[in-house]
Amino acid sequence: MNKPFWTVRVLFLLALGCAAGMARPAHAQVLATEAWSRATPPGATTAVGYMLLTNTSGEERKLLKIVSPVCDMVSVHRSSVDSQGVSRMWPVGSLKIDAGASVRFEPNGLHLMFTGIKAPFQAGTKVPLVLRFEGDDQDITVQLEVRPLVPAATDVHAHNIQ
Ligand SMILES: [Cu+2]
Repeated sequence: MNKPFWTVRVLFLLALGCAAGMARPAHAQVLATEAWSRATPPGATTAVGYMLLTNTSGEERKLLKIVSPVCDMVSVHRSSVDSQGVSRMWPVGSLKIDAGASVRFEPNGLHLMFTGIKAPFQAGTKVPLVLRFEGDDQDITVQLEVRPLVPAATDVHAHNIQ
């Protein structure tokens, strides 16, 4: 006799559960792909990283957290080469990606700066990077593929300044 009542109640709770589940994205909506780094010379304490970030959501997303277990700190830097050929870089205060847009990190542009690396980055290995964007309900972990160190003067010099 009580059965219909309980059935309705259970269905109602199930419906609530589904609605709550749908309100949250099942996956992070910012994707990190094409992630790579460069091997570091002996004794180096910093390293660089590059990747492509794509915001698949319908709203602007701001980077809240960026860390890696392989170093003390990861920052977002921008560098550029002036008319004299001198490379400079500076920290990017807040990284925002427009809805549906992509941001590419690449040599002589936006890059990741790993400070206080605990061991040299070795070609052929992978370096984990953890990111969190505002509005996403989970961290994103990316594996940066470490490429061989090539004597690209501008790139190496840029990170030995300071
Ligand atoms: Cu830098």
